[in-house]
Amino acid sequence: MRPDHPIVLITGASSGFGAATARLLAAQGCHLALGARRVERVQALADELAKAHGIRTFAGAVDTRHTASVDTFVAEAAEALGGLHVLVANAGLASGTFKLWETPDEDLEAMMRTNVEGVVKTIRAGLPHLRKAGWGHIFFIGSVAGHQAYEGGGVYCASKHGVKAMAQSLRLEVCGEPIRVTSVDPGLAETEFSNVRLKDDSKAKAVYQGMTPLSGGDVAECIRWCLALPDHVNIDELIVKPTDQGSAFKVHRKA
Ligand code: NDP
Ligand code: 8X3
Repeated sequence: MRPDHPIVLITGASSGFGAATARLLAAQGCHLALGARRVERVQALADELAKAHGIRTFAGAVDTRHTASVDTFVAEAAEALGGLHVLVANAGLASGTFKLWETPDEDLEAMMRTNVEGVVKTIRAGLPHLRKAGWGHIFFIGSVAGHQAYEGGGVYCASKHGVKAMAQSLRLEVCGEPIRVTSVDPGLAETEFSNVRLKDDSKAKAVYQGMTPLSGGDVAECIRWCLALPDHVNIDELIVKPTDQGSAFKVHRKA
C-alpha cells in the first residue's frame, strides 16, 4: 500500500537533477536518503531539508561504480529511515566529446561504469527493500541520447541506450508486483553536466547560449508527477526537452 510519506533514495543528489528532486520531494513530505561522492554537499542538503520540512533524512558517501560502496549506502539508508519505497538511480555523467575510436579508457570506463553498472548496482541493492515494503517506484534517468545517437557522444549515447534497455527489462521482470518503473529522459538541461563533460566552464556555458534549457527543477517536476499518479498508472518513458530543442540535432538559438 502507498505510504503517506514515501522514503526516497536518490543517487547523485549533490547537484543538478538529484538535488532538485530532493528539494521538491522534501516539500511533498517524502523522507530522503541522499548519496553522492561529495558527501559534504549531500549532508548539508539533508540537514537543510530536514529542518525546513520536518522530514527524516540520511546522507551518505557513495560511489556507484563500486558494489561495496552502494551496498553499504543502501543498507545504512534503509536502516536509518526504516525502509525504502522509491529509488532514483540518477548518478551519471558524460566525460568528454570523442569520436568513438578516440575515446580514452578513462572516459569510457567512467561513463559505462557509472551510467550502466552503477544503475544496476543501485537497483540490485535497493529493490529488496521496495519488495519488503510492498509498494515501490524505480526511476531511471535516461536521456534524449538514449533515443538518438550523435557524433562525439558514442559512448555516452551507448550508456543511455543501455539505460533505456535496462528500464524496459526491469519493467517486464517486476510486472505483477506493486512496483512501477519509469525512465525520465531529458534533453538539454543546465546543471553541472556540461561542466563535468567539457571540463571548461565557459565552454559549458556556451552549450546553452541563446536558448532556454531545462532546469533541474523541471526534471524534478517530471519525477514528482510520475510518482503522484495513481498506483495503476505507470509512465514508462517520459522524454522531456526544452521548447527550443527540436531533437538532439536541432536547437533554436536567438542570434
Ligand atoms: P550533474 O553533474 O549536475 O549531477 C550529476 C550527479 O551525479 C552529481 O550529484 C554527482 O555527484 C553524481 N555522480 C557522478 N558520478 C558518480 C559516482 N560515481 N557515484 C555517485 N554519484 C556520482 O548532472 P545532472 O544532474 O544533469 O545529471 C544527472 C543525470 O541526468 C545523469 O545520469 C545524466 O547523464 C542525466 N542527464 C543529464 C542531462 C543534462 O543535460 N543535464 C540530460 C539528460 C540526462 P558527485 O560528483 O558528488 O559524486
Ligand atoms: C544529456 C543531454 O543532449 O547532452 O543527456 O546528450 S545531451
